[in-house]
Amino acid sequence: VTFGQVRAIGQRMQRFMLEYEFALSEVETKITILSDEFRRMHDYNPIEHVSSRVKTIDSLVEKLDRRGVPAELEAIREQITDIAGIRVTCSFVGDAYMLFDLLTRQEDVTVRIVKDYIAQPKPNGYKSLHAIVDIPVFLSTGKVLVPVEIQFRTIAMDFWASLEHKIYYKYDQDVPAALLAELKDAADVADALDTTMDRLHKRVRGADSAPGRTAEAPEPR
Ligand code: 0O2
Repeated sequence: VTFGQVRAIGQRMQRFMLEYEFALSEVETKITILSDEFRRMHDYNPIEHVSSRVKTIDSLVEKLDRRGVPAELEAIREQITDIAGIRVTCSFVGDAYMLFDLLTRQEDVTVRIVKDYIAQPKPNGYKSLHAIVDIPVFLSTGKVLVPVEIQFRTIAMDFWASLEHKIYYKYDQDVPAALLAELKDAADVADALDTTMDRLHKRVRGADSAPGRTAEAPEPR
């Protein structure tokens, strides 16, 4: 292989990864617009926080190897859909679904796959709503469609997932059974917290939106 060829490969890879950064920026802008609209036009903002990341090359290579994906850019774009990832943490479960609807219904967003781990949690207790969407990115060379994984979850789900992630890596993916059981219990507690907070929120909103209404009255839908 000549130095020229190495340079050409490096440049192709750089451009390929840059496209994911651009797609993330597009989604971030969409979320910022919704968040600002809620903040300025409505009483409250359902979005608690947003974080995003582009997978590191090391982590991408590890996944290609694990999945047996050929080292070709087209195959990678098709088969590895979480190179660009964004996480939208909401106050309440209903808000997570609402944000999912508001984003995935936009006309330039094409949904590839939805994985609803809120309705069907993973056996370890993991909950989140995942959507893989294709986002158009307009470059000097034309339009490219770039997949982005968007995860929607509540603060309680996020708290659980970030601790579980740390434990998983601390034990090098081989977590002792007792700890796994405690994590599952903690997921149930997080779930109960979400249910209680949701109920309280509905009561307060019901009381707010209808003067004279008792705090116990059900929320009009
Ligand atoms: P990171 O560091 O957040 O990027 P795979 O990616 O092969 O494991 P798949 O089917 O491609 O699986 O994706 P899936 O199941 O939709 O999950 C992908 C991402 O969801 C993970 O990315 C995590 O962010 C999150 N996730 C899924 N399951 C769990 C879980 O049990 N615990 C926690 N804490 N997070 C989970 P990464 O790349 O693993 O991690």
